[in-house]
Amino acid sequence: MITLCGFSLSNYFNKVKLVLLEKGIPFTEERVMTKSTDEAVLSCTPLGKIPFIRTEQGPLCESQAIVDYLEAIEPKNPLTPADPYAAAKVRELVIFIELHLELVARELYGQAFFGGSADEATKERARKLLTKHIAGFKRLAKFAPYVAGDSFTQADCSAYVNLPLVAMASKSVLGEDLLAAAGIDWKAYAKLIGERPSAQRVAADRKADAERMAAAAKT
Ligand SMILES: N[C@@H](CCC(=O)N[C@@H](CS)C(=O)NCC(=O)O)C(=O)O
Repeated sequence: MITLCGFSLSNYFNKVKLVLLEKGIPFTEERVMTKSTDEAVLSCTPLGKIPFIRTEQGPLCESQAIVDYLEAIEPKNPLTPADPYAAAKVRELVIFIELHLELVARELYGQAFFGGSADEATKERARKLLTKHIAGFKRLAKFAPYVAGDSFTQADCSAYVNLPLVAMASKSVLGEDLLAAAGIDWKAYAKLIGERPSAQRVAADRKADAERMAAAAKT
C-alpha cells in the first residue's frame, strides 16, 4: 500500500493525491510537515519538501517522479496518452506550469498567504517573468476542455492545483490576476475539474486542513 506523506494544504501533495484518486490506487496518508530536520524524513525527502511517498521498495520524492511511478505501476485509468509524442506534450505542460508559473509565483506566497511581505525587486521580477511565462503557457495550453486537449491527464492534476495559486498570488501581491489578464479563464477551468469526485475530495480535505491549522494557530 502506498503512503502519501505531507499535508492537504500543499499543492504538490494534492497533485499526487488527485492522481492516486483518479487512478483508483489505494493509499493512506501520513501527516508530515515541511522543513523537517528529522533524519527519518530527510532520508525520504532530502530537502524536506513534501510530498513524498512510501512504497514497499522504499521512499520516493518529487511529485512528477511519483506521478510517473504511479502511472507505471497502475496502467488502469491512464493519465498520459499512449502515443509517445502526446505523452511528452502532457509532460511539457506539467513542466511549464510548475517551473515557469508556479515556481515564479511562489516568490509571492509569503505576502499573499502567510502574512509576510515581498520587496519591490521581488515583485517586479515576478511580474516580469509571470507576464512572459503566461504568454508562453497560452501557446501550449489547449483548454479543450482539458489543459492538454480532449482528455483528462496528469497535466490537469498539476494545472488544477497550481493555476489558482498563480492567479491569487498575482492578484493579491501585484494587484492583478495575471492569468485572467492574459485571457486565461482559469475559474471556468477550475469549475470543470472541480466537478470530479477526486477534486471534490481534495478540496474538502484541503478545507479541513486549513481550518485545523487556523484553529491550532489560535491556541
Ligand atoms: N518539485 C517539488 C516541489 C515540492 C514543494 O515545493 N513542496 C512545498 C510544499 S507545497 C514544500 O515542501 N515547501 C517547503 C520547502 O521548500 O522547504 C515537487 O514537485 O514535489
